[in-house]
Amino acid sequence: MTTPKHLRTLLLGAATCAAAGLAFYACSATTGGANLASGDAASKVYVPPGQYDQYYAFLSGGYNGQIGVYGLPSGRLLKFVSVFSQNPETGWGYNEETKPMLQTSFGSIPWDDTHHPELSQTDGVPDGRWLFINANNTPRVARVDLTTFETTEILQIPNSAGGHASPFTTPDTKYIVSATRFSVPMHNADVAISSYKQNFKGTVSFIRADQPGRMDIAFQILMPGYNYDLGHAGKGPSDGWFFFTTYNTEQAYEKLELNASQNDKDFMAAVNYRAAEQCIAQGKGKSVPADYFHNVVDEKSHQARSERKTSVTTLDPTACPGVVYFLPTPKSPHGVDVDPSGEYMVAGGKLATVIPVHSFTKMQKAIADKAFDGEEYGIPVLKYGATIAGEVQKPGLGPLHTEFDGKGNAYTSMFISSEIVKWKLGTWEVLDRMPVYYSVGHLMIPGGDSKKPWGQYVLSLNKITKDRYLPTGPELSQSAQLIDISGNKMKMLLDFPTIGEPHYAQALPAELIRNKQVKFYRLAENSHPSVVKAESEGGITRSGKRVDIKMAAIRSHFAPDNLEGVQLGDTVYFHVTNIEQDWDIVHGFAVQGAENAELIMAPGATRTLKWVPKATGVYPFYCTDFCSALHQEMQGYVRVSPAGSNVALMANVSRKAQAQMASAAANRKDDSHEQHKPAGKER
Ligand code: K7E
Ligand code: CUA
Repeated sequence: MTTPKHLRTLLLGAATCAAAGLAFYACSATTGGANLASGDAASKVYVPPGQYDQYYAFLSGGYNGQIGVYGLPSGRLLKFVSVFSQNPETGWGYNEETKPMLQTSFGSIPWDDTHHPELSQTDGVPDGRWLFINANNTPRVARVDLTTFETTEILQIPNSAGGHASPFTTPDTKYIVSATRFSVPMHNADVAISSYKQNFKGTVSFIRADQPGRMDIAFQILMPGYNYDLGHAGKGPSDGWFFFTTYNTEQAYEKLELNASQNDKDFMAAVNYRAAEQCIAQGKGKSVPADYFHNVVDEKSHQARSERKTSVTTLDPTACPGVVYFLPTPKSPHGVDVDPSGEYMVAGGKLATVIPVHSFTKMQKAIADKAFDGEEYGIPVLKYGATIAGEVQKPGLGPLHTEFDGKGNAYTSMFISSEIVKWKLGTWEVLDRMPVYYSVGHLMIPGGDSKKPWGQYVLSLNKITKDRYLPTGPELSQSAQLIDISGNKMKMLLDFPTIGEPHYAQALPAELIRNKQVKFYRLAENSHPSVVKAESEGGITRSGKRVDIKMAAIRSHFAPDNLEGVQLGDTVYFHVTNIEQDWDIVHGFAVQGAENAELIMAPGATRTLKWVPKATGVYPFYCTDFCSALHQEMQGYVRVSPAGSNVALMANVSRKAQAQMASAAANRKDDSHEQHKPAGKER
């Protein structure tokens, strides 16, 4: 049935593919061109006003260093979680409380690159406690608390460069991992780049992650100087093992584009981390100097603190035989994904023509039989034929990542042929293909890397959108596409743009975290040193050239809202506490000329803004978050006088607060600092 309209769509589709410069392969797989939505797609993604989505999806923001939270199936953007980048929507990394979270051994790093969100698991299934994510450039891992959607902990990884194979979790969340994408000389040694083979090493770090606030590197395994790209833990029978892909086994250090693509096969590294634990327990690890930071938000004061760490335990695999094996894997593999049963390890060989699948059972047998093909740097290389369970033939071009539906099927993203390919575990036959627009990187099924996937949808996380949306100048929107996988055939349901480049994503049913949300921080428990718990506690104090202003924010005023006695040359700290105890009643604070930031205060939280006035005058400050009908009245003034001026410190407060103070006056002890508390008479 070719109506003129269908024909037009078909032609348009072909033109589109040509324009995008993609292999014709992608187009030949399509039948309907650009519009592939199935007939009932709209009703399947429609979430009526006032109703909730079924899933929370956490999409890496890629080079924006954050996490986008979307509802599925609607694709509605709910929130950005601030992690490795300063975020002007939350004040993360700008206010004094959260600045320490971005501290590293290189100083404060206000912008990093995230790739892989990873949900914590219990017995191999996402449990909704935490979300972990990696920083690529200055290797770090972060913990996000899913009751607050806030980052509570960040750990830097030393002896690492490009923390890409990270932060994948073990089934019990005892460990998350981080492996070096770039091999580097250990301990920042100053060596010739041409000494790569002798001096450059990779590391694979196992990070203790099941104790909030106490993330730490349990041990770091020294690996040959290859590039370690991705990893996944074993589960079920393969529990206790971790699998990493490596490329550049050529150990090229220039023109990798060419020189790292010479070998027909690179490796998958199989790491027996329980055996590594034993070796460490037997004292075979070595404590070496290292320089890295651990940053934690204190639960009660909402203030972050940084701790500088000075050593790390490393393990040389040759000192601990049986800890690492190499499995030859074609060709420059990218993803490594373990199926829900834990038997199959699927590699995505970017440049390979098949999808190779290793068998854990066969791997165990090959190890027992010593079916080795030599060794590399003392690490046994298993024979390819001895570990391979099967190869998916003609899957498409450029397989990258695989997720599972829990019904015996695997879904692999094909970057070059721009499609998602469904195939069957065990028979390795291709069952279905869905073109995606365009050039998919990761794909994601809720729970799709766990023991029990919720195999209803797959989300395609695409690199290029070209003609999919209204154009927005030289840089076009990034994109996700939602596909129904509940039936035999995949059905395209929805395109939605994403902010940042979503490399990987994870999702879980909303009910796992929806009812655990913190609604406000308890003021009574707020232990911030500059908290005010009532309007009457506001005030201004001086200590040398430092002025501290404690202030309450409540609908719809600040207390105090008139401040005098600040002088040029002072550094002023506004400590503003939102004393509301109501869900979602947020206030902001901005003062003219503050270079550093504004503030946003969640109910019950204290935030601090540093302000160095540059000229005398009277400066307004105001609330930046529309909080009530009288939000526009939520403002005040701070007066700045010349250095050495005799204008006294003055902080007024409201009449209500004055009344409170009068009754409490008797009980109050005075501060040792020169202090002016209210009564603010005009001078
Ligand atoms: Cu394939 Cu960094 Cu996981 Cu991007 S990575 S796609
Ligand atoms: Cu508070 Cu607007």
